[in-house]
Order: sequence, then C-alpha cells, then structure tokens
Amino acid sequence: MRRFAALLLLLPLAAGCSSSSGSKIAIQPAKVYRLMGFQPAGSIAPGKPTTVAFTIDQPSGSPLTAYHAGPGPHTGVHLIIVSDDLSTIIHRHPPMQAGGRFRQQVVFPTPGRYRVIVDAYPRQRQPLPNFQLFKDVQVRGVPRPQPLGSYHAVQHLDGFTFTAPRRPDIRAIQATLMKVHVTDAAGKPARFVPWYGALAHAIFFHGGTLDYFHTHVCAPGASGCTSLIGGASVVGRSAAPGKLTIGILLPTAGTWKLFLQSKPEGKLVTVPYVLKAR
Ligand SMILES: [Cu+2]
Repeated sequence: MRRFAALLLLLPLAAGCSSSSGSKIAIQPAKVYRLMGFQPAGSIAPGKPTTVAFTIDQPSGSPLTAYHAGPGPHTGVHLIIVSDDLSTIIHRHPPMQAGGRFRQQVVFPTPGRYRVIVDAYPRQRQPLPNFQLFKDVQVRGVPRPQPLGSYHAVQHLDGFTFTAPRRPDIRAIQATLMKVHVTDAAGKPARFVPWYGALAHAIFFHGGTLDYFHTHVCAPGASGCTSLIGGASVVGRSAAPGKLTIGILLPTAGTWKLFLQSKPEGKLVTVPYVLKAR
C-alpha cells in the first residue's frame, strides 16, 4: 500500500535505490539484468533518424517479456536519452514487440556522447518496482558542449509561462516539493493533458556524472506514481489546472538539471531548471 500513500512519506527500505544511477549506491537488479542486441552498435551520424533497439535479458538468460501495465506512468520501458552536456533530452515509451524487443526511432541532433537510459518496470515488483540499464552512444563529429546555464524561476516557452520558486532549497536525499505555476498566453491556468500516464515528468540528471532520477506529477488519487530512492519516496501532484507540485529527491549534492516535461493544452513542453542540491 505504501506506494499509494499520500503526498510524501519517508520509509526505510531494505533494498537500495530504485531510480538512481549514482555510482555510490548499489543497484541490485542492474547487476543481473542486461541489455542485449543493443542498436546502434557503433557510432552514428547526427541529425538523422536512428533506430535505438534492445531486449532486456533476465538473470536466467531469457528475455524479459512481462512488464508492469495499467494506468499511471510506472509501466513498460521508459527510454531516456541525454547528451552529456545535458543540452538535449529525448524521452519515449516504446511499446514492447514480439520477444521482448523494444525499438524506437530517434534523432541525435548534434555530435558528442549521449547516454541512453532504459528505465524498466517489470511486472514482478519485488524487490524494486523498477531498475535502470545504461548504454552510451557516440555521435560522429566535433562536439560543441553547451554550458549548463543557471536557474531561472520564470520561463516563457511555446506560449506558456512557467513560474517556479525564486530560490528552491534542495538537499540531497531529502524529499522536497517544488510548485510550478503554468499559464497560457492569455494568462489563464493551463490544462494538462496526460502524457505517458502522468500530468508531468520530472527527469533529473547530475551535471558531469549523469546520475539520474525521475519523478512524476499525477492527478489526485492516481496510483503507481511514487518514486523511491535510498529509503525515501516522493510523488508529485496536480490538484488544479495550472498547478504542478513536483517531487524532488536527489541522491547526491551538486548541480542537477531538471527537465520538466508536460503537455499544457496538449502541447509537449520541456522546461529546464538548473538546481543546486546541498
Ligand atoms: Cu516519466
């Protein structure tokens, strides 16, 4: 039941963390599940449609074909790709194909190294609801890394205004909620259209190490929305149009980039926030 509990709770968990790739935290299932038949196999060209494909092999050696299903965002496989300067994010949930294969066409826009994160939610929910597998992809050409930039509380994107706290206070391993208010061009609260089972996705990457964490904003009463890490859990909520309450839970201190993805009025918007966790 604890996964469905209200807003925010702290729980001791025997197993380590479920959603972090931090090298300091052991991820038990990642040692025994493996990406098999990963494509692309070598370096690729920028700006061209590229097929990313893989199967997840179980410790037994047979492909994993039983994934969690149903409402909420914690289902199937989440494919998340970032450039190592964190200027680009690609986030898709490809459907499973025959034999447990996943296949998604994406465009890697610029040269450089990208990290592919496969965040899997198997039907078997124990010991952890999800685990991550990683692969790096090299895109040919000379990389021109973009600076991470700084935190901006108010951002205008695609006709919408996103207003976040002026100075968010974030500490490692401590669950925090960050409220973001979203208005349309007329200044009215935006209505969020669910996307991949959530009203918003908050995807966090640590600058440099590319440690990863992912939380979701769900409608009141939605289940399967809580994220776990190192004994703590967090879930975001949206109780009214224009309002997103984002759950933040970061495994380590330092500089993180949050990609806040939502569909106000049905249009996918990705808002970047550079956050410092103490
Ligand atoms: Cu998500």
